[in-house]
Amino acid sequence: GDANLPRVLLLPSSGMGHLVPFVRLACALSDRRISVSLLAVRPTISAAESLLLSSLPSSLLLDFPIKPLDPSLFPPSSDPFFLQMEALRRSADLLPSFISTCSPPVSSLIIDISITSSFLPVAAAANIPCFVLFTSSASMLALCSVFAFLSKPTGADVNIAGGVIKIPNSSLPPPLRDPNHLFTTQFVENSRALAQANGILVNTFSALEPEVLVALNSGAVLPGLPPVIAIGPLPPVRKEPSLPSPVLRWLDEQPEKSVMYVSFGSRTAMSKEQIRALGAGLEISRCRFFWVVKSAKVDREEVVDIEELLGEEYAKRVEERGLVVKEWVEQEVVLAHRAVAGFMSHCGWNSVTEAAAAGVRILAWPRIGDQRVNAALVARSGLGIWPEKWAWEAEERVVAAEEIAVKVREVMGDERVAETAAQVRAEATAAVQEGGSSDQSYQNLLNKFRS
Ligand code: BUP
Repeated sequence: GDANLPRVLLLPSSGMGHLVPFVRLACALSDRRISVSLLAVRPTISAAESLLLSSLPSSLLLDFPIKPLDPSLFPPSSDPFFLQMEALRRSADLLPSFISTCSPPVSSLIIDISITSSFLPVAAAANIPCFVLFTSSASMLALCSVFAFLSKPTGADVNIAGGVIKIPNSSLPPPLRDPNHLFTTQFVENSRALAQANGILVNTFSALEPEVLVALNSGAVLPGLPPVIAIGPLPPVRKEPSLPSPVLRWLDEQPEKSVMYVSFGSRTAMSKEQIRALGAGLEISRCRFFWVVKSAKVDREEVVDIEELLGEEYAKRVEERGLVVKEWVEQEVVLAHRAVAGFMSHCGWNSVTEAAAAGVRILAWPRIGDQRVNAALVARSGLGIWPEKWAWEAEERVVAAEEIAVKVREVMGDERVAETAAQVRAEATAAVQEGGSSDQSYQNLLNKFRS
């Protein structure tokens, strides 16, 4: 590379929800003449992460070594993505020697929010400017930035910036209700550490979360917060082949804007009972649908047999209007397909931004973590609807087929939501065009890298 270019290292945490925005950001910066390296922790937990890494030019990747974690310190049922993240957090002291071997020398770091409290102090001690990529919404960032300073962080509704954002207790990521949960401890530590960052990057855009972004940058959320830089929606990284051919063929045969795409992200496993009720709901809705079924958290462990689960006759009965698969599909290509109008989504933040960029309306069904906060924003922006009574993953209630069918029909028939979704798409496009709000944020960021 050109020795005069700023050299930026990017360090993501585990899981596709983290890796995807980092890969996109790495590509976006490299298009803007920044010399970037994406630090990879291998082996990855999921096959999807490993595939994504292997699709990238090897010149973009550097392997970051981590120290093995003593598994006996954690309950045997611990989420493997979480354990990998924890191992990375405990390896921050390897950073200075790693950086000292880099040539040309490193000018800035961009690190994942979930490893912030362990890596930021190390970067500061090494005198390297460090930015945080917040891998969820600006609304969630607002929660994260105030969380360590709340007088009553658990058990109460959270009101931020005098009511600009209101997060009911029932929408908080469930582990945060337990002050002793490891997730809560880390969330609080990351929250406290944020003030030391040189800037906080968020994959959002000003038209999607206008008041929240203003509140974050005016000090109304928390005085002294570093600049919050909205650079979204991050552009897709195109890969070949884009979709398995039977899927593409099926989508190509469907009428314009007629299909509901159904997927709950890479980390959510639905119970078999709920999968059956969802299958029945989609069937009786009589809407067209394309459904990616997932019953295991880690894709390498996916053993679901669709026929066994939904009955041998299911595929045949819905043949005219529904397609069910269990393999990974390039979601962005699905969302951009002319036949797709709706998205039943868990509201993982990447999924929401992809739907916004494609102008696809969302039927929100948050399952874990930050997803209710994101779903509330989807409803507020008009990009979709959120039936708030639908259950979290941890609740044992099964949402009935009839309830699901009613909402599917509602969102697919709603002209107003369709218009708003189209408008959100136009705003997303404008944000990243030359002179748009996110494009300006990039200029701002590039200047910081160069200074
Ligand atoms: Br599943 C699936 N194809 O089949 P989120 C996901 N994706 O391209 P998550 C596919 O993975 P967290 C599939 O487009 C998105 O970019 C999808 O990220 C892609 O949810 C990414 O939406 C998934 O943020 O992670 O994976 O549940 O909750 O940690 O954000």
